[in-house]
Amino acid sequence: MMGLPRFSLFRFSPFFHKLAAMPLPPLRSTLDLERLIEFEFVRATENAALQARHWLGRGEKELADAAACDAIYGVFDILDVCGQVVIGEGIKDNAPGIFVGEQLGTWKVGAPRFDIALDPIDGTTNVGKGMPNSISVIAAAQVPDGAPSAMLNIPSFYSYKIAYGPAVAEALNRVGSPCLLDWSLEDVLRFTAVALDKDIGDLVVMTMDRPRHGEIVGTVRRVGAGLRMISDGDITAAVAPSIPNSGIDLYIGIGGSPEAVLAAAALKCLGGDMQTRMWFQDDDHRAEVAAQVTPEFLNRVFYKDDLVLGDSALFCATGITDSALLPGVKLTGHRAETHSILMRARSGTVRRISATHRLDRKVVPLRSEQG
Ligand code: VTB
Repeated sequence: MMGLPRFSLFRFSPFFHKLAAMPLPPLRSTLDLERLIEFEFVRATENAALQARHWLGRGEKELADAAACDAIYGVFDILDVCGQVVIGEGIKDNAPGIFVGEQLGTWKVGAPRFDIALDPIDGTTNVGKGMPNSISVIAAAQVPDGAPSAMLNIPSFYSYKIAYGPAVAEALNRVGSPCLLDWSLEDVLRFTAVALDKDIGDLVVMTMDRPRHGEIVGTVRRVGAGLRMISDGDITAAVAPSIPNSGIDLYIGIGGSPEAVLAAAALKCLGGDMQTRMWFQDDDHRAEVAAQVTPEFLNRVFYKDDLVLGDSALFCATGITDSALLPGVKLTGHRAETHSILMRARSGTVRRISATHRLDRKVVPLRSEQG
């Protein structure tokens, strides 16, 4: 679970929104370091998943989180990158975590600058219970020289989210990109079914199993669509509709705002989209956020391009336990198999990486073990 993001008013300045106009290194040039560094992100999430696996079902979600963080630090500690954590975890829960404002990488002079959003485990509760749907995930965006930041840090703890795949995004564009968050849920489901050329009874909607989702669950059942509930971890849920054959057509729910930004990075690579708006669990939190932003911002609808600005976006995740996005870690003797997805918005390449790790030989670099 990720914590309440720290909030910077600077991020909402008009300058911030000019990021898209600032140049990134040309693709496929020697300066295009995104294409090299992205593979180190896979090492980081693979190692985090391998470390987290030790804690499956042990009821120790914070120790699982700490183990995953240790592995992610371990990879970044030997990586020449200037990584600025803009979305981290652990603040609300006072859990171990990699926090907003931390610097990852060696920060050697000349190393490329990346904004980094990460969740060493999305679904720590699931890991603690040995349940499905947990991943280790990193999203990043290369920041052009002189630009302030490339990812929005939404100041609310939760956001209302609707996420959909490319066919629905294109259908929405054709009708003028209406705001789905203001539609009745039934209309959202019917529009999605038409866009996907499906009977509504064949549509599959994913949501988290929460009392606050009663209306979503009721509407999906009433119209006869399929429902898949997950206990925790809505990044996989928001990305799944954009993955062909994931079996999920739509994600609707109220989940963490930081998780929305991580999912947005994936959607920039995959061509789907999401619409989100801040959602407040109580009046105190609303007042706290309202004091920091304009009334317009408080009710604003954010699409993927509002959450991850500019053209650069990388998304990398490794399954810890099975989800609609990825299989979890599988053990056979001294071997562990991991499944990861790695994608890059600028090239549009989506890689699925299965790796076999020799546990009797592999040394996972851990920060805690480097003197
Ligand atoms: C959400 C969701 C996360 O925790 O933040 C959830 O986005 C917390 O919801 O993926 P509750 O406060 O209702 O438990 C996760 O599921 C896991 O970090």
